[in-house]
Amino acid sequence: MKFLFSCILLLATLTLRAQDGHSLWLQHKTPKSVTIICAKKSPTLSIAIQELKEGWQGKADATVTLTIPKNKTIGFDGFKLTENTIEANSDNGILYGVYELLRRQQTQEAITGEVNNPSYEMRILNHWDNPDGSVERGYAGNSIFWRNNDALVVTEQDKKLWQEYARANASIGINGTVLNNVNASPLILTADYLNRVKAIAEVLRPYGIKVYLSVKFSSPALLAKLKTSDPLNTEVIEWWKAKVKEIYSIIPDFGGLLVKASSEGQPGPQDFGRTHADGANMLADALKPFGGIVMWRAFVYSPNDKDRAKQAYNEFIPLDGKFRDNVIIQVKNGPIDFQPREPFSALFGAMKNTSVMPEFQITQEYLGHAIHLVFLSPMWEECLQSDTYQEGEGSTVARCTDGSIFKQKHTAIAGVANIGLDSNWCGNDFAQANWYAFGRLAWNVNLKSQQIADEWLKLTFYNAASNETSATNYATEWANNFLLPVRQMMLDSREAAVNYMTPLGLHHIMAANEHYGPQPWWAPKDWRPDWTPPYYHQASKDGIGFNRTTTGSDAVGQYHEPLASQLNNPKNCPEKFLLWFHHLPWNYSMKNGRTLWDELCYRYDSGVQQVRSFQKTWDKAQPYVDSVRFIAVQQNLRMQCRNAILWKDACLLYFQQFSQMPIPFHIERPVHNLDDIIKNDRRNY
Ligand code: BDP
Repeated sequence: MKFLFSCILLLATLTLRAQDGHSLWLQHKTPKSVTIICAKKSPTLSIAIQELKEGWQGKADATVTLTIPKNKTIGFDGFKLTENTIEANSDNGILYGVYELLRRQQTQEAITGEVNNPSYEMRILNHWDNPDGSVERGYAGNSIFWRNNDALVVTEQDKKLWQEYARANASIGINGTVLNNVNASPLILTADYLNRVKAIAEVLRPYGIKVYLSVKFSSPALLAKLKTSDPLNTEVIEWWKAKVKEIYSIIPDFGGLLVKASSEGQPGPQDFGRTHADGANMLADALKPFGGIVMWRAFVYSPNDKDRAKQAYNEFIPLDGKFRDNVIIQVKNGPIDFQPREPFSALFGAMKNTSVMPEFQITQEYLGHAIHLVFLSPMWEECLQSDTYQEGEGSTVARCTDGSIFKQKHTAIAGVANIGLDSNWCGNDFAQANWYAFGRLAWNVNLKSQQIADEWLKLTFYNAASNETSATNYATEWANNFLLPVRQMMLDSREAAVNYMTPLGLHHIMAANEHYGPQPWWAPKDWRPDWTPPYYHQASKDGIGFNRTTTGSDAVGQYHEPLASQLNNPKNCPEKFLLWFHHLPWNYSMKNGRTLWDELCYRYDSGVQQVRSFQKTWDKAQPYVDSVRFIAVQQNLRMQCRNAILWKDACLLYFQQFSQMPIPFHIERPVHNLDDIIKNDRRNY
């Protein structure tokens, strides 16, 4: 038996396929024959039929019927599946049903007859892509939409790539994409760029994907040389109306606008003494006749505020109910900025008369870029399932935003994309899982990370070492030796990153600008304090952590009871958020009896140990993976391990200057000197 298995493995390794990761979770499998019956014709339905024919893994010679019966239980974009029928109320619904059917066939999940409706109406990627082709916080090469020269020329290669992109998105239910950076260039609204947007929209349209654009609030002044961009000025209002009309004349199904205003130096209504509502509503009025929406970001903070974590809430709560019904306030998952762990933003559930949408970050700005293996689904699940208590127990962030609790006109969710021109799209093969997970959670907010990881691994890696091995035992061996351990590694990876970067509620202690390595000491005198780590960790001889309790900044007061009181008391506050809300002495006693200092040391150390164990897991998985992806992931894990050690040494040696306590003796000793790390900082990771 063992011998037979070794032979299979050997054979498998000898027949390695060249794999550059470009096919994502859509690996080609030889299809069985199938007949499709579909009375209606459309470009979307043609894609649906083609996908079924090229991917059918069900019974050979089956017949599948696609119908659009106007079934009232099936919602917008939803569908109903049986082994041989797909019902939906729209062509897009059929397409989503096809992808679900094929996924279930490949992952061998039962095909049940219930209706499957998406949680959110709009499931949107945000690309932080600039017109020159660079990508802000992008770690997978340049933009797939823009490039420095010849912005106007749309090549066949461009279209092929956009089509592959559209297909990947449609396969996981994503139905919208913002094509440019929130730090928007006004150029995007000029005719040349809009023509390229039109070309992109044409490729994406049959896949059910709408395009949206980020706009700079001062565009009227910058592009048309108006004297002002004041949202209440008649000329400004007319300019935006005309611009929106122009956009719809070339892209009739254009989705709408995303705006970062009065934030991090971006212009906004506040420059003219107006509110966020004045600005958002002016754009909303221009878009309304065409059915477009405004996604207005709540990512705002000023250097003068005593606690950055409170500011978005303070600015937006007084405006609740003052926004048009085609405005959605886009709120980052946490109150600061996509840190490895944050509590949910207090705006969720608190804005009761305004549409609110969560914004997640798929690109790993603060989580090791495209180098560290960090599966983000558990982080998003943690946020979506957090209870806000706003309308009683069970008022989770998911239910406060998906229309279950508040009757918001539109529901939406956004993810900042991790996609670039790299052949594997995301820079790291495992980062593809985060794109996949975002789409799956946007479709079904109650999916569990374990299921998402399971699906993704099966779709992406099954039979990856040998072209479609059908050996009897392969499936079982693969599940035991690859799927289960690698899935566990993925599920543990986010907690590992939190441990070696920012355990126990620490946050924002990363290197300035790059946001990659540790730099808890960084605080130049001429820099905004709220951009420096000491503002957040507050380490001193008397302890560590940000006092956001009623005796401090009172950020806890923005949460609903009983949560506010729970967070306010260090004994009841979940330890994962302890130093987010509390400033505590180094010898503070943790629930397990250790001192806070010792616990901090153990957490950093366990992060390192976890990454070492990921390396072992992956090395053992080698027989099941093609060599290209195997080596790429192996090398990244080595780097991740070196980085984790550096994070641990840097943070512990730096904080030790304040705690003056020894690193517990059964923890591995630091291998770096603090001075050396500081000297080399930002360049030596
Ligand atoms: C921060 C990024 C910055 C973005 C900003 C935003 O560092 O590049 O422009 O968020 O979301 O995380 O607007």
